[in-house]
Amino acid sequence: MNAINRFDYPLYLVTDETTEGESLRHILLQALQGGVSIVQVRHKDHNIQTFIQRTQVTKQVIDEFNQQQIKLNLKPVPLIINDRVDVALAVNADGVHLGQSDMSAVLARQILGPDKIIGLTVENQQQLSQAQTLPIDYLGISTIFNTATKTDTQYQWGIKGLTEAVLDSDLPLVAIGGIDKSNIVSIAKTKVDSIALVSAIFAADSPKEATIELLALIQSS
Ligand code: TZP
Ligand code: MG
Repeated sequence: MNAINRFDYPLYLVTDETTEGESLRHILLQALQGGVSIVQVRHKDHNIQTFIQRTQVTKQVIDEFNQQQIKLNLKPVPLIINDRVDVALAVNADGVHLGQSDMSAVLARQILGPDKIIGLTVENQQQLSQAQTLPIDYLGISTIFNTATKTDTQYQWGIKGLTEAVLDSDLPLVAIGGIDKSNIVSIAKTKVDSIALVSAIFAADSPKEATIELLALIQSS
């Protein structure tokens, strides 16, 4: 992979659909303080108003956190919106994460311009190879393992499939699905660019401690 293609966000937090309001704020702040590198807002009940509300809560927490990061000369944490280019535009997010049945990546790039981050989920090897020439910044490899957080997944890549995907892909890869502290070292050892998590942070007793521990495990591998 060349320098232009790097995706330097090793720990990728995806928001839990069932967490809202103050607890969403609290967990986000803890995860940011613990060191997550990028955050995606995910919302699946198809109510655009509550999606935008949830996105605004998330953006407010991230914007405040990023003001400190900038003062300390640290990298700001980007905000990514799941599925919806219109929501990303409405809140001026840093990017969008598309699924196979969302707006095409080519159209999303035309609308969002060259500077926004665009990710795309791939659910099998054929989609992985077809996506290589798309105008995107990373691919989400879904799902690595079975997970209770998302049950409509098509395929499990496992460690073997992920290892092959890393070798086959010129685009940066983000691994997602069923990853927690028990298996994150084996995921990081595949040299995948980034690891995305929901429950390992959202369901932790201390999201901040969990984030610190997960990052340390990635760095140790
Ligand atoms: N896409 C594929 S699996 C998944 C998403 C959003 C959920 C991952 O959640 P967890 O709790 O980290 O397994
Ligand atoms: Mg999606």
